[in-house]
Amino acid sequence: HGSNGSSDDLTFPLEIPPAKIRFTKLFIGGEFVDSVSGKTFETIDPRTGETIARVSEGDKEDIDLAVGAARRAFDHGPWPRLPGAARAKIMHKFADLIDQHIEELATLDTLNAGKLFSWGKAVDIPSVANTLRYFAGAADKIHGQVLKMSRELHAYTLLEPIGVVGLIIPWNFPSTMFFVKVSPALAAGCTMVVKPAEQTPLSALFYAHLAKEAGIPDGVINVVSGYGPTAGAALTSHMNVDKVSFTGSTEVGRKVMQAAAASNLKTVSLELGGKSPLLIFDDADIDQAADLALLGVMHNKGEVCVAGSRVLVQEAIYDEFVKTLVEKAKEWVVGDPFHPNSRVGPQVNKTQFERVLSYIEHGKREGATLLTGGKPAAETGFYIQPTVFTDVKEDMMISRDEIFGPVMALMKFKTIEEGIKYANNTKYGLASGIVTKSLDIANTVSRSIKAGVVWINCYHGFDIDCPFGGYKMSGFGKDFGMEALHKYLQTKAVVTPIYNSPW
Ligand code: TXE
Repeated sequence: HGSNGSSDDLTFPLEIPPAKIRFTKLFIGGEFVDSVSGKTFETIDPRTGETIARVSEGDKEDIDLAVGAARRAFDHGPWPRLPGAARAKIMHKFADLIDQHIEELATLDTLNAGKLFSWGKAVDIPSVANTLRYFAGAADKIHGQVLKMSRELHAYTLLEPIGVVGLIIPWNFPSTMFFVKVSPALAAGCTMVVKPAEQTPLSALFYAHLAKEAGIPDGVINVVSGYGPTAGAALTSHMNVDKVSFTGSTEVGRKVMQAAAASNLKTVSLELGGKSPLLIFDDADIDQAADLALLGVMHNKGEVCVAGSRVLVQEAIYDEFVKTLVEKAKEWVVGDPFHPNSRVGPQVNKTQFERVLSYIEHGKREGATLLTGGKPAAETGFYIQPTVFTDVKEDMMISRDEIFGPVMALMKFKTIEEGIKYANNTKYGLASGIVTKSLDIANTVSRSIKAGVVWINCYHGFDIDCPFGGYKMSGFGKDFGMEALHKYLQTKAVVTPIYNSPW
C-alpha cells in the first residue's frame, strides 16, 4: 500500500455483504409509521457520498405521538409493573436476536457511518448484546434500603423508574450508544423515545424491529429519526418527558440543559466532547507508547469522544518517539471500511470531512509542523490521511478544540508537574492516558488528572461494568456500570412511626 495511508487500491467501494435496508420509517407505539408531515431525508454512504436510503423525518408532532405512546406504556402498560426477572427475560431474548443479526447490523453501521466492518462484527455488535445482558442481570436486583431513623420513626426507600426518558444518540457509535442508554432504561422499567443521529438512523430502526420481535411491549421503545434542532429539541423541551440522556457536542449539551430548565426541569445527563491527553513519560517503552498514541486518536477515524488527541511526551524521549510514531503511522491504512485490511474509514459525512480539513489548515496557519498526513486520502468519499502535528502550543486551536478526526497534536513537556499542568489545561475532562513503567508516576498522575477515566499503559479500555462519563465540560452522569442504572431510577422514602420500640 502507498505510504501514509493513501492506499488508493483500497478506497474503491467494495462489493458489500447483502444489506437490504428494511426499516426506514419512524417506530411509534410498536408500529413503523410515516412522519406526520410525510417528509423524508436522505441518508448517505460516506465511502461515496451517495444516498443509500430515504428515512422518515420526524419533527415535533411525531415526538408528541412517540412521547404519548411512551407515557401510556409507562402509566398503564405492563413494562414498569413486570417483575424484574420478567423484564430480564425479554431483554435476554432481545440480545439473542441481535446475536443472530450481527452481520446485517454491522453492515448498516459501516454503510451509514463508515465504521470498520470487521470491528463492528467482532466487537461493536456483540458487545451491544452483552450490554443488554449486563443490565438484564440488574433488573431483578433493584431495591432500596431500610432505615432506622431517630425518634420513633422507621423508613424504607423504594427505587422507582423515573418515567418516560428521551435518549439522544450521536452518529459515531450508533449501536453502542443506543444500547448504552436503552439497556439501563429498560432494566429500570422506564419507557423511552430514542432520537438517533440524523447521519445514522438505520441500525436504530432495525433495533426497534428486533425489540418488537423480542416481546418488548408496544410503546416501551419508540424511535423517531430526524434532525437535532427539530425532533431533538422537541424531545428535550417536552413537558411529558421525565429525563433526557444526551451524547453529543458540548454546544448542544448546553442547549439540552437550557431546554430542560425552561420546560419541566426534567433531569439531564450529558456525555459531551473531549480533548483527552495521553502523557508519555521518559521511562516508557517507546514502541508501546507510539502504538497507544496512534490507537488513541486514529481508532474509528478519530470520531471518538475519548480520542487521545493531545499526546504529551517527556523531552528525553521526544525525538525518538517522533521517529517511531511516523513509521508506525503507516500501519494505519486508510481504506474502504468493508476491506479487512483497512484501519481508517471515511469521516461520517461531508460536514465532518470539511471540518477536520479546516482544522488541519488552521494548524498549519497557527505554526504547528505537519509531520505526516494532512490531506484527503482518496478522490471520492470522505477519507482523510492519519495526520500528526508537532510543535503544537497550548493556545493553538488544534490543541484546544475537539477535532473529531484522525489528527494528533504532539507536545513536549519537561517535568511531571508540567505534564500534569498541560494535561489539565482544557475545558474538557472525559478521558486520559499515561504511559510509564513507574508505579509512583502512574499513581500520582492518575490522581492529579481531572478526567472521568485514566488509562495506564492502555487506551480505549472499555467494559460495560466500568463507569464512564466526564468531568468538567465533558458532561456529567455515568453511562456504563451500575451507576448508569441509577440515572433511570428515582428514590422515594416511605416513613412510618414505630411506637414503643424496645430498641
Ligand atoms: O453533534 P450534535 P454534531 C462533537 C464532535 C463533532 C461535533 C459536531 O466534536 O465534531 O460534536 O457534531 C442531536 N436538541 N460530537 O453536530 O449536533 C443530533 O441530532 C436536541 C461529540 O453531529 O451534538 C444528534 O442526535 N438534540 C460526540 C446528537 O444531538 C440535538 C458525538 C449529536 O449531535 C440538538 C457527536 C438540539 N438542539 C458529536 N441539536 C461525543 N460525545 O461522542 C442536535 N441534536
